[in-house]
Parts: sequence; structure tokens; C-alpha cells
Amino acid sequence: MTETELTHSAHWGVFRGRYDGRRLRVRPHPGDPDPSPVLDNMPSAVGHPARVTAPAVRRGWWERGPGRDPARGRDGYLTVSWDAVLDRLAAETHRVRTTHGDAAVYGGSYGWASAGRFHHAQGQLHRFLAVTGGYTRSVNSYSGGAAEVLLPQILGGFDAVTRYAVTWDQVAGHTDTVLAFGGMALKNSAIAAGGVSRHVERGAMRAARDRGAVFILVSPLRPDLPEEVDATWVPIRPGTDVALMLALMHTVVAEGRHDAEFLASHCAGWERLREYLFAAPVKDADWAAAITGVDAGTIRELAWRIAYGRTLVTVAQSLQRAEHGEQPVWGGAALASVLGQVGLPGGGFNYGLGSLGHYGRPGVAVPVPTFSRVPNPVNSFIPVARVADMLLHPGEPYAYDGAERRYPHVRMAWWAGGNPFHHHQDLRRLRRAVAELDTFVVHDPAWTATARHADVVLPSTMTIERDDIGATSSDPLVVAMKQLVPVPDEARDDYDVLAELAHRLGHGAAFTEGRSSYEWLVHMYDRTRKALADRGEPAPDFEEFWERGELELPQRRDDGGVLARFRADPAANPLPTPSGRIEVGSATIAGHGDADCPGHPAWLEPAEAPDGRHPFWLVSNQPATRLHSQLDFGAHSLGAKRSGREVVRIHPDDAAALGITDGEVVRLHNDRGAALAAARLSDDIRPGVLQLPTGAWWDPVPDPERPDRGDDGLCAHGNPNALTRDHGSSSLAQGCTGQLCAVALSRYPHPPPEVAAHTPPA
Ligand SMILES: Nc1nc2c(c(=O)[nH]1)N[C@H]1C(S)=C(S)[C@@H](COP(=O)(O)OP(=O)(O)OC[C@H]3O[C@@H](n4cnc5c(=O)[nH]c(N)nc54)[C@H](O)[C@@H]3O)O[C@H]1N2
Ligand SMILES: Nc1nc2c(c(=O)[nH]1)N[C@H]1C(S)=C(S)[C@@H](COP(=O)(O)OP(=O)(O)OC[C@H]3O[C@@H](n4cnc5c(=O)[nH]c(N)nc54)[C@H](O)[C@@H]3O)O[C@H]1N2
Ligand SMILES: [Mo]
Repeated sequence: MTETELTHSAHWGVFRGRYDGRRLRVRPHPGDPDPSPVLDNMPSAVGHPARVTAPAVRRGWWERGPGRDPARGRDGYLTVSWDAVLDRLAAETHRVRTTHGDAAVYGGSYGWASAGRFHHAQGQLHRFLAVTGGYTRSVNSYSGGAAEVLLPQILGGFDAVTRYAVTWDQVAGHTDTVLAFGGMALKNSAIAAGGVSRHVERGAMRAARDRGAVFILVSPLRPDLPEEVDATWVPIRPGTDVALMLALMHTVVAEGRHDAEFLASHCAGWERLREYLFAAPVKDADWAAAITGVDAGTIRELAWRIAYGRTLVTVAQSLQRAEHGEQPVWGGAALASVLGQVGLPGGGFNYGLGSLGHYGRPGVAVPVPTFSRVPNPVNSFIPVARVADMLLHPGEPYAYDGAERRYPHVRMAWWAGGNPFHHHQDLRRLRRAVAELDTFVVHDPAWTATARHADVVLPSTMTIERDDIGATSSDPLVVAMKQLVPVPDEARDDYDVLAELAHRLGHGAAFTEGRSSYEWLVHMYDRTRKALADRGEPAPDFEEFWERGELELPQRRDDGGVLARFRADPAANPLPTPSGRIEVGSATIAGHGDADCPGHPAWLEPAEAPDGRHPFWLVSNQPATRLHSQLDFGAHSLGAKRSGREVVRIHPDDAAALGITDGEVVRLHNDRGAALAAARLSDDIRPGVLQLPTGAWWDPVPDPERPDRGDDGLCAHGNPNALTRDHGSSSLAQGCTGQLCAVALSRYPHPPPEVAAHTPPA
């Protein structure tokens, strides 16, 4: 390793790193106008004790063989040689496939992994599982599960209407009013899968505001829009946004300020929705005030404001990561249609704008390097967040997108690049589900809570320990990601591990296609080089690209995409919805006959909401100081904790009523579990709401308040998924509903246990 400064890339930004044989120093790419502080977690990864240093097997599995075992998550580990573990794993894969069929292998393996396009853990795992016989896969994401199923049926292809519709340049140049449901928090748009070289969101919002644009933040949390836009804060009750949207539509229509022409020429199902708005109970401002906690006067004022000038309605991903999460997405699209703004520059509706750094950019004009897929010969899938249901209820029926389906009987689960024991809801239930497996295999660089439940733990390299290519279709830079630090101990690239396993199973050549890692990078890059050459643009060869460290790609034209074309000529450019129009009401969805997702946006009472026993809404949003659970032990992440514990935000009035002081350790609890966190008093949050971000590694210990819950009643560290409800958004999409749950809050009358999440198991 030389001491020169080298380029690398992460989901939170492109950066430069220099290693002196002991410490890694990093700085952001000089072209990034607003780099993310999450980068400061990176140096802590070097030599951290939480790293997995050698292949490990769970004692019970190694000694007694595969099978159902409640000891998963509670057992000790043995260190074994790579050869021994790969031999055993190859034999077990063969056993499961021949005894139970290929669908008995679950390769859904959800998770963000690292930014490089070649060493992308899911891509590698899917390829391995596909060439060795196939697997049960997962569909949709935790991020946008409800929207991914709904949007194509009512508006258009998910990427087309989220990534390539309204851009930040359009917001800076055209928007008069931004009505942001769930906000557009800079902490979130700092992140883009595959990397982001320029964080443009703050600059664009500031430019809009300097031009006179007005920002309205509908959210329980004030920091969901940057301070410098001086947003009007409407601190709504969580989970009730669709009621506000319906009242805004009702008010605009009742006052005759809706765009009747646009509704007639570009929309379908308006009669269905209109009837609902005016049927008893009439969905007016007074009706919504009682549900949302936003007073009727404010609602009427908002309805007045948005009906003039260029209005953009945005809906953050968080709103649909909830029970009936389809409704606020549909409501936002319908509201923008009632205003007649869809398809105008800087106007209309953009789901997810500001939730991720991919959105609001025109995208690149040529294909970026990607790892080639191999078709999965098995056609068995589940909606991704139904994984615990699948393991607990094999063969049982469930509804999804208008069909009745049955869960496959999975015996072996394989995870690379994801951390379900951070990301899934109701982690004690997930632990019971994972006990049902014969074998659970996890590739990870670190001893996460997921690794601690695995039978086989395979130590992966981290991104800074290998060469790769960083690229995404939303960012102009292709980055030569260069190895910054040596590979520690016995860690191996996922590719090398899976190649060896494929070889043992007789499919080595199909997996590698005879290429080394370096040859794969050259091969992947070539697609982009060729496309550039075809356009007559400068097309450096791989060596030159690698030497330079980056390549800037031409951008697509910022033309508003499919929605602008549809607006201009709906007959010539129909949307891919059943009617070819924006479906503000849908006959197809109505036809499913599901009460939990009717044929138009609707307010539906949630099954879970605060009550006398659990008086608070817990918002578990994305953490500002890290990406999910990644590098939770990093300096920036730890810097925001208190005594190593995650911090819960509480309104001072709520704290005072419970006698809670700032910094004190508190207990959040409900019928599913409990978690400790350090209290932070803040009037940036709506009273009655608590906020605890995701990502603190689950650290189950006995709960002295609930000895009946055994050894995992309490998370000592503050992972909100100790408390969340594991239930689909509705029978339409079955999306993740992790964002919101109802909890009680108390002082913690015992000496708080030390957080042990970052210390490897015995
Ligand atoms: N309560 C609640 N829960 C939520 C959410 C919420 O809002 N509330 N949000 C959900 C959302 S939107 C998401 S996307 C999920 C995110 O959940 P995940 O994507 O599972 O979270 P990450 O922490 O990014 O997990 C990535 C894992 O991959 C590992 N890794 C990194 N690089 C490599 C590599 O090269 N090889 C291998 N083998 N492993 C690697 C990391 O160490 C880490 O353990 O969480 C969901 N969970
Ligand atoms: N720093 C950082 N950024 C990230 C990530 C990360 O882990 N760390 N993860 C990335 C990923 S995978 C994803 S999918 C996106 C997710 O993007 P989002 O889902 O948009 O992000 P969240 O932070 O979970 O939620 C945004 C805000 O919505 C508000 N909110 C919650 N419930 C409600 C509600 O019912 N109504 C209203 N009006 N507001 C509500 C909360 O105050 C919250 O701060 O973020 C991405 N960006
Ligand atoms: Mo996500």
C-alpha cells in the first residue's frame, strides 16, 4: 500500500483516502458542494474489534447438524478453516436442494451492502444461487414497498415517476410552493445507492427560497426541511397525512379552484374520488382537523396557497412505510392532479424527492457499468418484508396485489449485504422465525446482530479493501474505487467465496465465466466505453479511466420525463396505467375488493395507534449519523449517542409529565418488546411523538420489568425494531410498515446495562 491519496466511493459520497499503514484519513471529493458527515465513520472500520476475522460456525449447528434450533442468537461460535466451512456448506446446499427443492433456498437477502457495482453482495449472491439451481427471491424494497406496487397502477413506472420527473434544477427555477409531506431532509438525500458525487439539494432549495418560493413542511419533526428555507412547519399527527390531503382536495374543489379540465382530459376515476370527498362524513377541513391535529383554519389557508402558482407536492418514502401506506402516496398524486399541475416544470407530484440522493436528477445518457445477472430458474417469491411470516407460516395463504398466494417452505436462508436483525420489524418475532430454518448463512464484514444468529458466518472484505467501480444512473461520475487498506486477517471478497462454493457444486465456470475480479471490472466498464464511443464522445479505455480515477458521463436532457410528455399529449403518450391516464380512482384496485385498499385514496383507521396504554407514536426514521446499521461503531455515529446508547427525541412537555430529564436513560415499551435509549428533550418534535432512528445494533438482554419475556425482552442499545409491528401495509402491496408504532415511555428504575452490541460473541 503506498501513501498516495486514492479515490473511492460510498453510498454517502465520493471521497479520497490516504492510509499510512496504521490510520486511514478521508476527505470528500473536491467537487462536492455539500459533503455528508457520514463519511467520518469510514476510518473507524480499519481494525475495529467488531470485524469478523475468520470463518465462524455456530457450535450447535456444527456439532449437531442442520435443523430447527431456538439456540440461534444464543449460541457460541467456533473458528474453522475456509476449506472446512466451504466443504460443509457446499454439502448442506446440495442436501437442501435435493431433499426439499430449489425453492427451499431463500436468497431474498435484502440490504444495501456497499456502493461498488462488481462487489455488490446481492448481485454476487443472486448469481451464485441462480447458477447452482435457483432460489426463492424477494420483490420490492423496504424503502418503498407500498409505492412500488401502487404507482405503476395509478401514475407510471416507479423509476420514471420518482427518479426522472421533477428535478432539483426545476425546483430552483420554477416552483412557487413546495408542499412537502414528510419533508425532504438533507440527512436523507445525502445517500444514494451506488454513490453520489455532488450533493445538490441544499443549494437547490436555497436557490428556490431566494427566488421567493415558499416551503411548507408537513411532518412531526421540524428538521425534515433545512433551516435555511424558513419552512412553515405543520406538525401533523403521524399516519394521518391522507386525511389532510383529502381535506385540501375537498376545499379546493368546493371553492371551485380545481383544474376540472385537467381532471377530464388526463385523469381517470375522478367521479369515484369526488363522490368519496363529498359523501358523509364530508372530507372537509373540520373533519381532517380532528384526525390530523392540524387546525381547520390552517388547512383552509394551505388549500388557498397551493391553488395559486406552481405547486409541487412531495411525499417522503416514510409516509408509505406504515399501515395503509399506499394511501398518502395516492393522495399526493391525486392532490397534484386536482391542482392540474402534474407534468409542469417544478410542479405536480414527486414521490420520494429528497428521500434519497437518486431523485431529482436528470440521470446519465449512457448505461453505467453493472454486474451481469443470470436468470433465476425458480419462480418463487415473497414481498420482501414478509420474510418472518414466510418462515413462521410455510404453505399458508396471503393476499398480494389482487391475488391469493402461498408462502414457500424455506429451509435455508442466505444473506449477504443486509442486516435483517436491524432492518426487520419486531425482532423478537424474527428470532423465532429464524429458529425454524435448517441453516442460516451470513456473509458480513462485522459481527452484526444478524451474524450472531447465523449458523455460518463468512467474513467479507469491506469496500475499502478491494478495487471496484462506483456508478449509478443518477450520478454523472463513474468512480475508480481503489483499494485503500490491506485485507485484514482471513476476510475474503464475496466473489471469491462464492466462486469457490460454485466450484464445489460443479458450477464454477458458470459463476465466474472464467474472469478474475480485475477482468470483470474491465468487462463491466466496456459497456459504458462502447456506448460513449457510439455517441462519438470521448471514450477512454479502462487503463486510462483507472489511472484518472473517474469519468464524467453525459447527462440526459432535463425534460420532465414521461409525465411532461403525457401532459403535452395524453393520447400520443399514454401512461402505463390501465386507462393510460392518472388514476385518481382505480377500477382495477376497487375490483380486488380489499377493504384495506379501496379504489381511491381514502382515510382508513389504523389497527395500531396510540391509546391509553401506549400513548406515544414512535417515529423510527433513518439515522442522520450513518447509513442504516452500517458503521454504527464509527466515530460520527458514536458521537451522537450518549454513553454508547441511541438517543430518543422527546418533547419537553411530555418529558416533564413523566419526570424525565435530558440525558436520562428511558424505557420504551409495548406488547412486543422494549428498548432503552437516552432521552433528548427538544421542541423540534410534535408533542405525543417520540423519534428513535434505526440502525443501533440490536442488543437483546432480559427486561427486569418483564422477566416473563426471557432473555431478549429489552434492547439495551436502542434499536426501534424491538418495538415495531411486523405487518404488511395492506393486502395490495404488503409493504414494510416499520416507520410508525405505538409505545409507552417510562423512566428506567434500574442500573442500565452496558451496551455490548459492538463486542463480538464468545
Ligand atoms: N423501524 C424501521 N425499520 C426500518 C426502516 C424504518 O424506516 N423504520 N427502514 C427500512 C429501510 S427503508 C431499509 S432500506 C432497511 C435497511 O436495512 P439494510 O440495508 O439491511 O441495512 P444496512 O445497515 O445497510 O445493512 C447492510 C449490511 O451489509 C453489510 N455489508 C456492507 N458491505 C458489504 C459487502 O461488501 N459484503 C457483505 N457481505 N456485506 C456487506 C454491512 O456490514 C451491513 O451489515 O431498513 C428498513 N428498516
Ligand atoms: N443519513 C441517512 N440517509 C438515508 C438513509 C440512512 O440510513 N441514513 N437511508 C436511505 C434509505 S434506504 C431510504 S429508503 C430513505 C428513506 O427516506 P424516508 O423514508 O423519507 O426517510 P425517513 O428519515 O425514514 O423519514 C423522513 C421523515 O418523515 C417523517 N415522518 C414519519 N412519519 C410520518 C408521517 O406519518 N407523516 C409525515 N408527514 N411525516 C412523517 C419523519 O419525521 C422523518 O424524519 O432514506 C435514505 N437516506
Ligand atoms: Mo430504504
